[in-house]
Amino acid sequence: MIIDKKSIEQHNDKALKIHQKKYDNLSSILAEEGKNVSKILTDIAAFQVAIPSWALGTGGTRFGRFPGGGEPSTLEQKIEDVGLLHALNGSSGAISLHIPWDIPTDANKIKSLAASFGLKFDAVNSNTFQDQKDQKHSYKFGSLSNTDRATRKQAIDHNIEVIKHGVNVGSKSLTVWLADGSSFPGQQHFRRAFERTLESLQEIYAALPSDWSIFTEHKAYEPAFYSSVVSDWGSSLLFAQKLGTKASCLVDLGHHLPNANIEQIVSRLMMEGKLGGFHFNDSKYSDDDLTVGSIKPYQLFLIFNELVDGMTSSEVKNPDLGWMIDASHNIKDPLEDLLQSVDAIMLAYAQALIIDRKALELAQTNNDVVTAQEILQNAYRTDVRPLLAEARKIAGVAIDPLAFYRENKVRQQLVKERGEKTLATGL
Ligand SMILES: [Mn+2]
Repeated sequence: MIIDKKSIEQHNDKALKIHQKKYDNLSSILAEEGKNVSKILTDIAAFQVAIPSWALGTGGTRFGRFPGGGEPSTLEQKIEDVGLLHALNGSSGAISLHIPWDIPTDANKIKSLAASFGLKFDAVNSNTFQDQKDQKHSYKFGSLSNTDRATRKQAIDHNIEVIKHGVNVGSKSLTVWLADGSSFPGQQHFRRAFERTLESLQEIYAALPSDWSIFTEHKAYEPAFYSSVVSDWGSSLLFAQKLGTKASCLVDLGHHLPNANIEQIVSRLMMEGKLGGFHFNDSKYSDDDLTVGSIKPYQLFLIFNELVDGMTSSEVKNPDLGWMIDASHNIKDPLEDLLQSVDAIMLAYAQALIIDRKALELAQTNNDVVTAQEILQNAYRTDVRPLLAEARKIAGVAIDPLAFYRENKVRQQLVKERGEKTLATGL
């Protein structure tokens, strides 16, 4: 479905009076504090978060799946859904494809459909964590790390195939997440598994077009419950360093051991110019795929503090980052959840933008612990929602995207268009 401009204008007219009060109040305080409010608004407007093609339908757990109706059953409909999100929040201007779940068979058609919604194609994602129908060799005991050369070759060829699909739609990067590892001590030789994986990645790397990047994504455990081949940021960095300049690390918020200091990991990787991208989600226990910012919003803010520090410091030479959501929703309307997720990301980003960095550096130099903490927490406790709403107002999208979605009964319309029983491909 297409969101018509008129209904957005009507929504904004209604929301404008209260918004203006809040925005005038906040912007005058920020200006008084010496912040460049118009620069902050420009930065917010430019920030785009890619939506993964697998997050547009309700996901499942191994216990059950509860589809909500009106789900996109084709890639075209998935692109329409991302277009819908982007029309509402102005911050979801890219889609990240998963192969083979969403193969763009007619790439030109898919490309122009995406362009009609103002969408680009972000990283393409390969899948060697499950066996596909008619697949010759099984990944039960690993893909790129498998002891059997023919199985590794099959996984390498798949990744090269994914790159080709990406090239066809104008994508510029490949994300490789591996389920490879072992579930029992002794099952796998750590060093040899690493070396086989590196060799496989080198073959994939050699197939990358010159302007492409490859991201290695680490995960502490699951589905391998004893060891993962790319288990942590150290292993991921080793792969990226050994592969070369086109390789960098992707940090997925749900892929760490409990209480890991993810903001420090971000800082280290950026220091080495090796942070390539981000997968946002949130978790309470492990890789829970929950809505961004729903459990640990302060951690998200601290991560953005490091990201903004790294992106704005002349000392740090890190490539431009790919921002993606990686989540799968079992009980919420996926589109509502994605609106919430993007909003949480933008909030943390905006909060990080208003941090007084000079004062923070001075406090750090003087070992003034209390002031340093106050500076961060002042930014975190500032309600920056009016900044996001103002950026959306200027962009001509909805001041309150979620309220618009509900008021205009978007899901009900999608159910009417697509039916009650549609099922999206994905997890
Ligand atoms: Mn991920």
